[in-house]
Amino acid sequence: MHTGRYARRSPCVTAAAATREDPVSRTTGTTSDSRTALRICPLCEATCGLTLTIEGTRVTGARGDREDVFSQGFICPKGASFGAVDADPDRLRTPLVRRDGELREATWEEAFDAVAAGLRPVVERHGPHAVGVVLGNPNVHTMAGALYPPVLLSALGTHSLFTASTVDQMPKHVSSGLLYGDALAIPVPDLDRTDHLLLIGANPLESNGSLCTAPDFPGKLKALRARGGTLTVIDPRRTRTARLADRHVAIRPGTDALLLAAMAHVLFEEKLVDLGDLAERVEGIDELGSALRDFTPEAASEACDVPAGTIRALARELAAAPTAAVYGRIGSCTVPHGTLASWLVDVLNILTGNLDRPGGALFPQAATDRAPRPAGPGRGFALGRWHSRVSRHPEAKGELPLSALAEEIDTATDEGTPVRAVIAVAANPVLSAPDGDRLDKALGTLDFMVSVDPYLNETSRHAHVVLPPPPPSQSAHHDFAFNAFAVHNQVRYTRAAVPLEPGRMAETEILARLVLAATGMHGADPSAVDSMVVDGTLAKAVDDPNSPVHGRDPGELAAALTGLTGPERRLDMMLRLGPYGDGFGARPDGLNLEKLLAHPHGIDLGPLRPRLPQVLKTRSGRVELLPGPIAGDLPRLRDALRERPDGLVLVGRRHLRSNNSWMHNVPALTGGSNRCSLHVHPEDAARLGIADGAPVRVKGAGGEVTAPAEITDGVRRGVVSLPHGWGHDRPGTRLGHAALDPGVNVNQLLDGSLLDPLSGTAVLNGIAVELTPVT
Ligand SMILES: Nc1nc2c(c(=O)[nH]1)N[C@H]1C(S)=C(S)[C@@H](COP(=O)(O)OP(=O)(O)OC[C@H]3O[C@@H](n4cnc5c(=O)[nH]c(N)nc54)[C@H](O)[C@@H]3O)O[C@H]1N2
Ligand SMILES: Nc1nc2c(c(=O)[nH]1)N[C@H]1C(S)=C(S)[C@@H](COP(=O)(O)OP(=O)(O)OC[C@H]3O[C@@H](n4cnc5c(=O)[nH]c(N)nc54)[C@H](O)[C@@H]3O)O[C@H]1N2
Ligand code: SF4
Ligand SMILES: [Mo]
Repeated sequence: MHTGRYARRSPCVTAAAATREDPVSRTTGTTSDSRTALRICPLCEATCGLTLTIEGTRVTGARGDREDVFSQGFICPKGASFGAVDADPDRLRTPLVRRDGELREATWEEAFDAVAAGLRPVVERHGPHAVGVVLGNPNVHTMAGALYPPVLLSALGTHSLFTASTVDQMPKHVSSGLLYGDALAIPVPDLDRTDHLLLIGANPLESNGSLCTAPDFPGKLKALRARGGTLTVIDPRRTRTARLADRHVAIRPGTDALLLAAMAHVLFEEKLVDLGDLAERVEGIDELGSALRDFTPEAASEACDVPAGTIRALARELAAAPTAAVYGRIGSCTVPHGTLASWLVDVLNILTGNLDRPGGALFPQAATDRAPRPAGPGRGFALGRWHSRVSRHPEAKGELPLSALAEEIDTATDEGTPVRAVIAVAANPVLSAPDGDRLDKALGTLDFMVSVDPYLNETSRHAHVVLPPPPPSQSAHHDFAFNAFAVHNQVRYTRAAVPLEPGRMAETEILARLVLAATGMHGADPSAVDSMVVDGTLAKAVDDPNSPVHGRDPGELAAALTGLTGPERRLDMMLRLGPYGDGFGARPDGLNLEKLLAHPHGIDLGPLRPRLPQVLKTRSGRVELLPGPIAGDLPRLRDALRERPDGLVLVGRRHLRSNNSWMHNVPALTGGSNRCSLHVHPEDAARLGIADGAPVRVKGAGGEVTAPAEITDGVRRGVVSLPHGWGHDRPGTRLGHAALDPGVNVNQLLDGSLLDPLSGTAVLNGIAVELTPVT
């Protein structure tokens, strides 16, 4: 999730100096040579609170913080390896600048001089769209990634924005944008209270959950069953999550939208639709019923390879449960009908009256969200306000498909200029996006590239300047993104556990300086960036009749902000203006940074509560059940009823001890079952003459790779599985441990042409492949 859960805020300028270095947390306990400090784990979306043991400046241990208001002591093997991740000797310690073709160590001053000198001529000569901004997943796991990219984008004004969202959750943003008028209004399953959970294309026992922030997701699933609830899992693999379920449906990959449409059809046909309290808030119910008329279980059954009777049973169980939640994740997003599947997940919640009610799927309310506005019609959500230059892909949520990045660099067109410079922050698209070889070549032709990345890896090796952030122990943390998807409302903030090492720069400062260097203000005080955001935000707030600070003096409010750094002042401002905030004194019991600092284990803000109609920003002011772009895409789904793929298809998988492309360099997290092997069903293996452990050539539209076979009935017949994020064998990288067992890049099997058309999201699951045993 990641990622790309970015909002734009508009800046204006004044300056106020503040320390830039992240303040260090108070020690929570000490013995003679070791102490402990709290740190929210940034390694996945579960956001567990950790208690770190620190000797000197080194993290020597990590355990779950039992007093954490949200995670209550939960930890997984990645969090337990926080110290090893933090202390990886391959992490870059100083900036690198390319001189005479070689990346060499440089000072921060030299590095930012090189950034300004590299970027400005591109902007001045070719305009802002010639600068591609590429934002990767860890931006949703850092404060810097939440606070500065929006400023960079609005100041730069480029349309060339590519993020991990279009290899991930963009379909959900689009469906939410269309249904509710707000791409960030994503309901989450009420895990702690639901009676019935239908999980589609998600494996939280390995991933620990996504777009559903829940520490100890496994424990919550077990608790659901222990209280008499039921769990159904739809996944072509019999995952660890599927093994916990009451019912596992091994669907044919890529066909979930058909199955969900058929379930909705059954609800209409069998008169099981019951909107409950939602009735007056929803429009388009009759039109929806007609639009789904062709999607009978009998018609969908063959394409999905799921018996019609099972589809009917799934629908009836959903309708019969006292409360229920349907939840779909990556396996339902990165497929040809990702937006339709994401929409249908919510449609099913709505048709059964489960949206916005306890035990169903609810909209969280984070402490740094904008304070609620009065309900009423909004501006709605628009798609395709501009298009990519080469393939004319429509933008979605201000972004172009990451799959199109390579062609936007390497292909000239009659109109517009190719991307000539790239700013990559926490992104490794050479491994994460389709056709890495083409992107690899394209990046090598840029006039200029800067990577903000702790590693010299497959992508950053192309940069002219690499700016390394400090390891996580040296950064403060607050989850701006994930609290808005959390299954329980709460707020936590942890200051840096260890002081910034000499020669290091906080990532917030790196990004603030990058904003200045990219926008012609190189050399200005980086705190100016925070001040301009603060001034701009407060100016708007005092003008807003619905704001608790309406009519007040913005200068006086700015002066009242506490916090030792610019980012802390911004956090304080957001908390105070937010839904639980003190409104700068208007609500004295409300939240502010000082109060949060006084609660190092966090503040519980209560279970999720119904929030309709206030969240709606559609033009009608209601939930728009059958939005135009969705209706326009349904004929494509209707065509899919007749598709009968006969060859093998490939899906991905995640491993608990891995994380996308960047955690294979930590010995404690590699080895064992965490391998880049090809899962093949025994019957397919026998038919193709594939032996367990033997190398197999896998061929797709974009290329071929060779991986060892692992024969297992954990995948269904006709489906093979390879994990992503591997392929650490390119020259010029500095990933000593990962290179010992590099694996192969599954995304090389893709040519980048397969997308979900509404969201521009790459099809990464259910892709056609051919296997040949290597002799
Ligand atoms: N085939 C296939 N491909 C997939 C997926 C799949 O399921 N199958 N999943 C997709 C998904 S869901 C996602 S989110 C993407 C992820 O793809 P990316 O967005 O490229 O993210 P990562 O692979 O996690 O790489 C993150 C980069 O950030 C760097 N980094 C780590 N910590 C920090 C930090 O604190 N600050 C900064 N500045 N950098 C940091 C790492 O060194 C690495 O270079 O991959 C996608 N690709
Ligand atoms: N350990 C670990 N945790 C992670 C990550 C990681 O790399 N490692 N990455 C993080 C990120 S960026 C994200 S986005 C989340 C993702 O979190 P999840 O969505 O839970 O990700 P996966 O574990 O890949 O589970 C996706 C499941 O979809 C199944 N699937 C594939 N194709 C289909 C299909 O067509 N239909 C159905 N119904 N199922 C299908 C796959 O078999 C797989 O089991 O995880 C996050 N957490
Ligand atoms: S579940 Fe996620 S947040 Fe929790 S310890 Fe593991 S990696 Fe960290
Ligand atoms: Mo992701």
